[in-house]
Amino acid sequence: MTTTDTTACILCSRNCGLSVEIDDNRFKKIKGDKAHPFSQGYICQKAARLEHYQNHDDRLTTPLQRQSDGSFKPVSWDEALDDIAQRLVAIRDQHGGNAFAFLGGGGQGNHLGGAYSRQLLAAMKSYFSYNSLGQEKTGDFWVNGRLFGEQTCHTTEDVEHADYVLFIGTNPFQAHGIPNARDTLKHIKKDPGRTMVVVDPRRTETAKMADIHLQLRPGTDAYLMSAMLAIIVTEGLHDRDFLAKHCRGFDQVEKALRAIPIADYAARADVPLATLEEVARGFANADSACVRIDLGIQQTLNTTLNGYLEKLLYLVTGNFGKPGGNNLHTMLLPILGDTDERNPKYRRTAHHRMFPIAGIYPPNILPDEILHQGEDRIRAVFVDSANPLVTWADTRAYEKAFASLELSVVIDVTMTETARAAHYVLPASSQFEKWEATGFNLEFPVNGFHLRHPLFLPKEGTLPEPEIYTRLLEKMGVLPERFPKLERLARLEAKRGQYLATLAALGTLLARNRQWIPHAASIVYRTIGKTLPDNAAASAPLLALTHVYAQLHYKAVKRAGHQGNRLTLGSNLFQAILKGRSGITLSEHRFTDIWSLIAHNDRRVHLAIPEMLDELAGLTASITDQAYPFVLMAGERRSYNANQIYRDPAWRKVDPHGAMRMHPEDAERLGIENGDKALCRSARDSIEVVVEVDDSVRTGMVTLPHGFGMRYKDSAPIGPELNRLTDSQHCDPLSRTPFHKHVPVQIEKSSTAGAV
Ligand SMILES: Nc1nc2c(c(=O)[nH]1)N[C@H]1C(S)=C(S)[C@@H](COP(=O)(O)OP(=O)(O)OC[C@H]3O[C@@H](n4cnc5c(=O)[nH]c(N)nc54)[C@H](O)[C@@H]3O)O[C@H]1N2
Ligand SMILES: Nc1nc2c(c(=O)[nH]1)N[C@H]1C(S)=C(S)[C@@H](COP(=O)(O)OP(=O)(O)OC[C@H]3O[C@@H](n4cnc5c(=O)[nH]c(N)nc54)[C@H](O)[C@@H]3O)O[C@H]1N2
Ligand code: SF4
Ligand SMILES: [Mo]
Repeated sequence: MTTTDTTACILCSRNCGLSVEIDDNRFKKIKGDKAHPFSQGYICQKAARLEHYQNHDDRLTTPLQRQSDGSFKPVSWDEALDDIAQRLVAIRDQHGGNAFAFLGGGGQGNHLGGAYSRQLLAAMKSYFSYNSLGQEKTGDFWVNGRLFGEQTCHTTEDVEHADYVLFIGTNPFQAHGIPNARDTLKHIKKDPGRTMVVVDPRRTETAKMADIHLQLRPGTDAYLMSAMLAIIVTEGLHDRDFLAKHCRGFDQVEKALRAIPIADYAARADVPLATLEEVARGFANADSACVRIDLGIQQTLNTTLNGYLEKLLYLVTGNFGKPGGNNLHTMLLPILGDTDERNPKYRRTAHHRMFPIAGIYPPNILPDEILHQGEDRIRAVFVDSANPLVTWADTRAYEKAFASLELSVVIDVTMTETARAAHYVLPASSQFEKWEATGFNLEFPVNGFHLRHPLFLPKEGTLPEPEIYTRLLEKMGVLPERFPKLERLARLEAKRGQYLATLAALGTLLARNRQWIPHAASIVYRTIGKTLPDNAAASAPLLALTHVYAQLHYKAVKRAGHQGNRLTLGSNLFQAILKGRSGITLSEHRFTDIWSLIAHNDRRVHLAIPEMLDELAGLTASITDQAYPFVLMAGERRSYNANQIYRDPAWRKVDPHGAMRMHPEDAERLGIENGDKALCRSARDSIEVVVEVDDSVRTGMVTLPHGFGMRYKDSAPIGPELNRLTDSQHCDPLSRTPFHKHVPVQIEKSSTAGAV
């Protein structure tokens, strides 16, 4: 019998609402959900294939334990968790908190488990949380910390309402990242009153829709953006009123910008000066303008500086805190922390002495932190919702590091490359078999939240993460299994849907037992959780978060239509989330609220960041190495890649090999024809690729797609294993995020040639 239901897509940070038909415990049809408050029915081609995530031959269905001969033996959950708990406790007690690291913690759609996994770090007395955000966005978060006062002050862009949109290093037509990307792009293109500018070395699908495409030389964004800013200030196009009223430190910034040799920098970026001037003037003079950026500037040279310059573009022109500009926003799930490195309480790593940014340590340093010979090296890791042996820089370094660990545990739905290298593999229920949610609710002024309910019965043998971590903590002796008083209170209060007495009792319990404070998630899961309808126990921690959110944003939550007083609004918001199967609106802010979201005491933006102004003053020409004449953009978003979430290659309709795009002139010079195999060699390693001759790239640059290199049913790796080419050291000196868009390589026609 076919039934219909709602959920959300788990393939990118937009998490579009889905309306699905289900038959025989399988997806039969997948469409956009018109009732979703944000996506309103929009989806892209990737979502329709989600059955390839839910059911395939590599789904895990039992815990696996590595044997001395390297094979895996199926074991029971108790057997696995008893042994893991005992070994974790032994490592902690013998070597202390530096010996453990947590890797991952949520992909593109599964962040509810993060509330539970975080507890394991606390139980291990460790701070070392490594996450994929630490190889893309931490430079940006660091700049936010300085500008706005806390690294949790994250910005968004109102592309839908801007008159002038600047896309720098992002291809929303394929990668999305903005609301209903393709529709939004079409609207801008059609409207003669609005302007779209794309800054990208490739003539991307988005660039083809733009009014102006600045096809800059790869890795020269810092030159291009600083020249643009210099044009703005020398021509007096900056917003003096805004700067006087809302900012500090503009004088220092202005001085630095006035020193920029504009024509020289335009030439370095290889863009026409007249076009750059036209864009600078157009952007500064528009009634509303915003900047949307992504990996094109975050994974290339001058990463952190790029983030600073990009933010200066909208700040200096006063396009902040208004419709069509860039804005701060609220978050319900605290996916980012604030860990200013000037505060010594945030622990540095043993080997690189690296600090966390927004609570996250950078994957580029982890192999060294495991492999160095110090007593304080990392000896045990937990990996959850990530596949670092494919996706983090320097695969060979990762393989070596994993082989030297005393204990490695992977929680995943499928047999990944990282799982193959682990001591224990624990099978999670899929994201459509459990309660889940995304923390990527980054909207302003109207923000929302979508708690997804299970669509399918969990595959036998699997468990959801909240249960896995809670059992593990219990077995480690960190938490008792029962909290009878809280349970009783929760049952009494469940009927009214308000848990005020239970939450108050929890507060008292935690005040008396401070060692349990980091484990509040599992405590509410085992108590309040048991009383929630439809086995929604996993969502219990949201109750505390909705209370905090409703306190902080009381008026905005009420404006979104939620009822209640200072005491009850949080619980009512929680109930609305539980019931809102297509997602709900959380809050409706006013643009004037932006100033209260700034964390600096003076509620102003502090524009002058000495480290960044120093880097700007010392900008030098980009790297050139005769031995590696091509710049490889290692990790392009295309129509049929989606991180590592789909593993069955049958999901792809095109691009089965993940081909390398190369300009016709380069191909001709190398004697390579469309479909030929070629060898792509970096200083680190080489891989064989299939070439697609394509004039959308500049000469001297080549691109390979992200989201390949995984095995399926014990096959060889399918498509390019990109991170065999990347090197841990090739990264931003401040944030340690990799230069994946700028990998120097040499290319030659493969001797095993022959068209594919
Ligand atoms: N289809 C698909 N969509 C995805 C994903 C996926 O795997 N597949 N992954 C999701 C994730 S995790 C992320 S982080 C986002 C990333 O989304 P994006 O960052 O938008 O995608 P990319 O294609 O990685 O890179 C963006 C652009 O940067 C350009 N670029 C390369 N070098 C430079 C440079 O030096 N300067 C400038 N200005 N541009 C440069 C590239 O040509 C490319 O068009 O996509 C998300 N969406
Ligand atoms: N060279 C190069 N490397 C890159 C990039 C690039 O452009 N170039 N892009 C980088 C970027 S921006 C990102 S974000 C990363 C992405 O790479 P990763 O962070 O490794 O994450 P995902 O590809 O999202 O894979 C997440 C894992 O979660 C698993 N999973 C799915 N559902 C569940 C669940 O419910 N529970 C659990 N426990 N696991 C689940 C999937 O099977 C998969 O193994 O890759 C990065 N690596
Ligand atoms: S835009 Fe992202 S979330 Fe929406 S359907 Fe496509 S992949 Fe899924
Ligand atoms: Mo990403």
